[in-house]
Amino acid sequence: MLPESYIGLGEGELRERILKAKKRLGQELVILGHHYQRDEVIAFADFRGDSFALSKAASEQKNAKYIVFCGVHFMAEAARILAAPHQKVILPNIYAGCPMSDMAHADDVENAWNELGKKLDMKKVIPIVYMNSEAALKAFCGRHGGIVCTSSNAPRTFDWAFSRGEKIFFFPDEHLARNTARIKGIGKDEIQFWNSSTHQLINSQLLLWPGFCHVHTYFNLEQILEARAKYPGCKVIVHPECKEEVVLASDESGSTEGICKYVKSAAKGETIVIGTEINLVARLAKENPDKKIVPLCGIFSTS
Ligand code: CIZ
Repeated sequence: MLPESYIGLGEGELRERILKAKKRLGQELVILGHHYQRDEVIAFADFRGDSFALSKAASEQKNAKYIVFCGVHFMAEAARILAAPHQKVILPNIYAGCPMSDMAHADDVENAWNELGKKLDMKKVIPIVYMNSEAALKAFCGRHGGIVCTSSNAPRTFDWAFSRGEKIFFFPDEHLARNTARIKGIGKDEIQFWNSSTHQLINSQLLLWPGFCHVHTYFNLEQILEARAKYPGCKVIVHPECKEEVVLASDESGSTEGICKYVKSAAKGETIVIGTEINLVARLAKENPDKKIVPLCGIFSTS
């Protein structure tokens, strides 16, 4: 819980206290701001980025004793995994979670793994867990010869897995798995949920967990058609956690970092419609006034 003494403090007072604490702690403190945070939070961040980049950056700050991760639970766990023993990772709001990560708990996945073992030779099944997951699942993957992927290196981890086995068991995000499978040329009939029939499992290459991101699965084809009609010649870029039909109807798909790079390197005057978390899109619009940045969901109005 937020200590009583903080409740009711004005923005100015809070700002002053944060700046004072930052000054007093100096290099002993590193504040990480995830791309999805609001500008008021990002304003105090020493580093801004995706969960993996931030965790790596913090672990390289050898003088830092305190790593404050302005993000969600799995991100702070990732920072803790990479941090040195003397570093403490602090999640300002312990209840800040990721609904997709909460869709796959280690005991449920372990149970699924054991059930699959009744139908398949599990030595030939390689587990891949998405970065956006609890630490216990990452440990599960380690125990079973698997790997952790990010939204940008998922295709490479598929290659890695197929050089070691015949099937992939991917969790928690069904859509990142399907979008990666398409890139790797895996047919739709070779993709099944883990609890499918024995016949379907034997004939599949990719076993899915039914997890999804509620933010990215909100986007749909109608929104893309509307955007293209409203902004002729625009480019549409979405995150690979979006549904396959949305990714296919877009011009590009990319991780949060990939989307930032895409906007930065776009030509002046270009209109870019972005399907991802709204705080990131709003910030990209503010920081790239020479381009027209539009959210795919149309939440903020643009001139
Ligand atoms: O890993 C992250 O930080 C998230 C949420 C997604 C991404 O694509 O970077």
